[in-house]
Amino acid sequence: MRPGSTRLGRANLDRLPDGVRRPAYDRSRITPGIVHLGLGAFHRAHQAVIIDDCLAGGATSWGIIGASLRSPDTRDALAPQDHLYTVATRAAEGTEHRVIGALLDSVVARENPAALVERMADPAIRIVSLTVTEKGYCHTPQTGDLDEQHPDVVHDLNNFDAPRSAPGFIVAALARRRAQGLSPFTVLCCDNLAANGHTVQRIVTQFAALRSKDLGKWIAENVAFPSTMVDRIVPETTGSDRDAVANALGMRDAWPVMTEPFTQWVVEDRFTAGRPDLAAAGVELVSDVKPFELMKLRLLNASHSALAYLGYLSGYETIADTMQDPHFARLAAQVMEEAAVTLTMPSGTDLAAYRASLLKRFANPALHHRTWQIAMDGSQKLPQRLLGAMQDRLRKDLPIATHALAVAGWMRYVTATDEQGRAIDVRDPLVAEFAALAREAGPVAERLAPALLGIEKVFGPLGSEPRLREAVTTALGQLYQGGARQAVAALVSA
Ligand code: CS2
Repeated sequence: MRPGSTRLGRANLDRLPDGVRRPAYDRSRITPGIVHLGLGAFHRAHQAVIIDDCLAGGATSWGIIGASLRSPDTRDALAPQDHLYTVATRAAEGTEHRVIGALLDSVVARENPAALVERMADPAIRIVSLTVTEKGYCHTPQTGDLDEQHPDVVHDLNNFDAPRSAPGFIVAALARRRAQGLSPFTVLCCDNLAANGHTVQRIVTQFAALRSKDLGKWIAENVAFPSTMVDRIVPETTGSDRDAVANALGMRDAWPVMTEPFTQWVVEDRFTAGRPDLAAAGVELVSDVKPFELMKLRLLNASHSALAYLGYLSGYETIADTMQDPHFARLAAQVMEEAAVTLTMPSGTDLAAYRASLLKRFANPALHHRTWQIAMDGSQKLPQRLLGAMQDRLRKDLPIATHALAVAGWMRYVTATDEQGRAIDVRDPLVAEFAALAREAGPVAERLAPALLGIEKVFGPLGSEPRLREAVTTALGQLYQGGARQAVAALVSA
C-alpha cells in the first residue's frame, strides 16, 4: 500500500496492514484517569505503551490526557489523528509497528494554563505522571532542593492559578483539590533524577510551603510520590523515520516514536488513589526502588553520557557508531565496572547480565541515537550519573580515572568548540555560564577544570576534592593534547 495522503486516525485503523498491532479494546469506552505532564517521545514509547496494555486488559478508566508544557507541536501533530500514533520498535532483525490508543487528548499548558489545572483537579484523575526532563523540576541538581530563584518558580508564585512549571501545576491542582475537599492524586515522576519520587516530593512541598505553610503540610502528609525507575532508549524521531513508518503503515503518522525492544519500569507501590494493574503489564512493583534507580543511573546513563561526550568529540554521530569503535565499547564497560562497586543490589540481581545487556542495547545498529541528544543538559545529569559514583569510590579510596575522563569530556564539550575548531551547539540551562568560564580560562586544562568544578550547583563540595580535581584536570589535559579518541584508547589500554 502506498502512503499517499491518508492519515492515521480512528476511521482508518482497519485499513492498516495485518502486521501492524492496534488498540485491542474499544477506545470509545475509555475514560481518563491519568494526566501526564511532558508529552514527549519518551512517555509515548514507555508509560503510554504499558497503559495501552492495561487498557487492553480491561482497565477502562485509566486513559491518558497528555500535556505539553510549552510547545504546541505534539498536540498539533496528534490531534488531527485522534491522538493515535505509532511506536516503531527497531532491532537489527527488523522493525515492529504498533499503534497506541492510550492517549485520549492533549493540551498545551502555555496556551491555557488554567484549563490544565482544571483537568488535573478533576476527581476522575488519580495519577499525575511526569517526564519533563531533569531541568523541568526547577531544582538545584546537586542538592535536590527547589531553586527559589528560578524564573519559572518566581513567575508561578506570582501567578498561582496560571503557572508555567511542572511543580507550579502540581501545587496549583493539589491546592484546588484540597479546597474542594477532594482526595489528592498520586504524583508519579518518570524522569532520571536520583531518588526521583522523594526529590519531587521535596521540590513540590517546598514550592507549596512558599505559597502557604498549611498547603505544604497537607501535601507532605497526604500526597504519595512513588519513586520509579524507567528505562527505554527513545531517540528523537527524524524525517526519514516518518517516511519509513508511512511506508509500513500505508498511511502517514505525523509523529511516530522510535524505540528499542527493551523496556523496563520499576515502581514503588504507593498510590493514594488507586492504579491500574501495572504488574499484569510487566511493571515491577517493589517496596524500594532506590537500588534499581542507582543501578540504572550509574550503569546505563553514566556510560551513555561518557559515550555521548567523548564520542561526539571523536566525530561519532550516534551511540551505535561510537560502540563500533572497540575502544569506546571498552570505555562504556569500564565506566560500568567503576560504578558497579558503588551499588548494593537486592539478592538475585544479576549485575553482570545487566551490564552485558546494556552494551548490546547501545550497539543496536537500527537505532540512530545521536550523541548530541544525550550530551544535552549535562549540568542537570552529571550529579546522579557520574558524581555520586565518584564520591563513593573516593570514600573507598578507589581510583576514578574512567569517570574523570567522562567528566573531562563534558568539560571539553561545553567549551562549545570541537577538536576541529567547529562550533558545538551546546544545550544546557547553564550554557551562558560555561561560555563565560571557558572564555576566561582558555583551552588550558589547569585553568578550565577548576573553573568548571567551581560551579556549586553541579559539583557542590565535591568540586574542591583534591583527588577529583587532579584526576579531572589530568584527563582534560589529555583531551587537549591528543584528542578524545586517543585519550579513550590510552585509558582502556592502560
Ligand atoms: C539518555 C537517556 O538522553 C539521555 O540522557 O541517557 O534518555 C536514556 O536513553 C534513557 O534514560 C534510557 O532509559
